[in-house]
Amino acid sequence: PAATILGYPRIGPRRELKKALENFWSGASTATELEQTCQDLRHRSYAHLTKLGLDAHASAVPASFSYYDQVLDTAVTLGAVPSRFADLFDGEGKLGLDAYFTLARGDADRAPLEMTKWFDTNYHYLVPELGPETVFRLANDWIVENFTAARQAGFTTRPVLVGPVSFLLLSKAANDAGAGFEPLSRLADVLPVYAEVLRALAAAGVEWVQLEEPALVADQDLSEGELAAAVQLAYIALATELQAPQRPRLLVTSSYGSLGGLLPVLAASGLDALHLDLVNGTVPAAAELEALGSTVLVAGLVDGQNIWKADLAAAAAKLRRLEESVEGLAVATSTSLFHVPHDVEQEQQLDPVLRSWLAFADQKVDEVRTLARAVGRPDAIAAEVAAAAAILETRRQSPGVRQSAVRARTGGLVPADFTRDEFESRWTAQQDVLRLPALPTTTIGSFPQTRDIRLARARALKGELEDAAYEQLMKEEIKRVIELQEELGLDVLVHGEPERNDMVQYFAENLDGFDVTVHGWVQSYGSRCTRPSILWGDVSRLAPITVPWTRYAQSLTEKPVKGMLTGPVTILAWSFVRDDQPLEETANQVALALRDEISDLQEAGTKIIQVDEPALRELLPLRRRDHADYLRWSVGSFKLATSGVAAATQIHTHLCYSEFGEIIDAIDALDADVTSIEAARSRMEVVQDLEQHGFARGVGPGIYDIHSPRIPSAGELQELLSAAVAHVPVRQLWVNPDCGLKTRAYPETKASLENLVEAARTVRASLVDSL
Ligand code: THG
Ligand code: ZN
Repeated sequence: PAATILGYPRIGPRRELKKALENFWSGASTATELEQTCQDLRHRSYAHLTKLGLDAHASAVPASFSYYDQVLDTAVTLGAVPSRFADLFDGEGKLGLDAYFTLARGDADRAPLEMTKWFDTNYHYLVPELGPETVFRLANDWIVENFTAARQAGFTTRPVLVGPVSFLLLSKAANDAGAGFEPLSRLADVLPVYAEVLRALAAAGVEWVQLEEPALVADQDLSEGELAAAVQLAYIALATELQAPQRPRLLVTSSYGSLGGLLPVLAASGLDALHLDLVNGTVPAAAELEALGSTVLVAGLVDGQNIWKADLAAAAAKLRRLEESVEGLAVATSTSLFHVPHDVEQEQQLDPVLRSWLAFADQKVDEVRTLARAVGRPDAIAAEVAAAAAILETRRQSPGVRQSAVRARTGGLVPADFTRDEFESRWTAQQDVLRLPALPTTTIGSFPQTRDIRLARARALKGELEDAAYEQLMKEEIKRVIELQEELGLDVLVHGEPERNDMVQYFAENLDGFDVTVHGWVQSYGSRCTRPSILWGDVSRLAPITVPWTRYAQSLTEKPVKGMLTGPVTILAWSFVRDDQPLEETANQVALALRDEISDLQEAGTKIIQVDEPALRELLPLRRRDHADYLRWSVGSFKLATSGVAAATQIHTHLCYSEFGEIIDAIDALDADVTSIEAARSRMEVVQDLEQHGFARGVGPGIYDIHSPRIPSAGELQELLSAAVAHVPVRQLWVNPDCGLKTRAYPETKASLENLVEAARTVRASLVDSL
């Protein structure tokens, strides 16, 4: 029986893709060089997977590479670009590499496609913008060309495309689409292009193609019946009306959850194979499985999103239940493996005991193959099952996994530990202390991480730089950043976070219960990666973490300097988290460590403390029925962290990549005094949500999009700010960028912040005039 994975890390074991992209963007390499590097990267990864035992002649190796993002790939294949980019098509109606990157990154006068989180993961995709006029046509042939080149190199891969229903559900209505337009209404128009792609792939010799339909496992804004009708329309057209040899065999995947009522619809549409995520979802009832008939069930039994070794006994038990009801069975991962790093063997610095608990992408290929051997012959993997069970047992017994002092604290929590005084009385007390102008200006926290800073950190890590010298360098940087903010005329300052590599990893390195990796990079968006920390044990704070830096920064200025922390939910969302207890317990442990840090910051004279929860929305369950419980514990952990302070201490938070409308009640429930949110890329849509909701707390809808190197003019920023003023009472409004500045360079940062301060002053003045 076949073993496969749904996708493999695209970035390369040494982040080769990142380097190649950034070289190309900076002009240091040509398009041809980029294409060549990426082809090498693809073929090396196919060779590697073949060596790991995936069958490159049975289409078991997915062609899951992307230059930037798989949704953008699909949009470009279908020619689905918004009207502002209409000139990107060449004379033959094709979209090339430059067009592709312009859509991803924007240019001097055009904003790029919006970026948003990919299901409940820390990956971000580019959102296609569609309207009634969007013309779909095959506008890019990379999917065919890459298959052909791989085949010439000896690999028969399985091309991957986002499926038609998910593609439309992941898209948004373009600006000029007109009221009430729904992307899914264009289904009948994209299907012929999908059919054309399938015919082209078949003609090129493709045997299997993978269409990803993850949107089918999430509740959508339409009824189940409407969704079922769309799925039926799509797959009857592609799988039944289009027949081999006109098309390759079709595998439809459904990662991140359960198909629920859509399983019978897909089972009846003539697919060759259907993948189910049996890690996030559950094994369906026998009758539903039987309905698959000759459609092969691809069982997603190995977790593609976390890094713990699989519980093979549990997975094998699921496999046996499947075997009883289905005709054809293959084993796979639950999701693409691009959510996990390449290879745990690269992490020799980790404690060998901890390392023995882990499986990264390469180890997961092995687990998939092991389980595939058990189909029809459960005893064939008895030794592997026993070894996996022994590992789980060592994890359970290991010191550090349970610490009685930590357990005693979370066990003794009472409701009062989660609440502050009334907002109105806090607000008054805070105004008295802070004395800020109307529309106070601030930044989200991080300033550009210059080469010098990265170099200093790398040298300190290697032991080439003494602690005292490193500290001195960081202090000099903090001083520069404070001086710059004074010069710019910002009202609430930050220290700039030069000492932090990453807003989660930094805390992970300073808390007990975590470990970090050296090569464990995972793509977050485009060329940007993070190294998720490993939260393996009970969490506690060994010593104050941020206090000395914040105290130093405050000593340099009369203006308030914000203390900057990362919230418990975000620390969980951006780490690989232990799977042996409810997330609520883990979140509360992290919250208590942060609560101690916040209390020490207040003690040190910090008047504003920001606890960022950019990932609050990220972990929101894909099914509505699960929302309430998630929001209860996630909001609870934030409140546990932040409710130990005096009324006059102002708590800020920051959220990004969110469809805020959906979680505005939860944002309110966080009970933060001021919330800054991403808004620039979505054209300030959020202020209407705030108005409708009657949001009464401080709020800073980001007016400067920091995800692009573009410098917004003062006029443009003023317009966005005026849009905010039109919807939100002035006394609540703050003026800030969209997000932290660490990915930007200084020239554009300075210029943009200058414009931001100017815009705030202009709008302030106009308010005085209008009184
Ligand atoms: N940290 C973590 N996860 C995140 C973010 C983060 N997820 C959401 C959001 N922020 C994603 N955005 C980014 C932005 C920048 C970078 C990564 C994710 C980034 N990474 C560096 C790179 O790829 O060059 C690597 C970091 C480093 O060199 O230290 O810039 O902030 N955990
Ligand atoms: Zn942000």
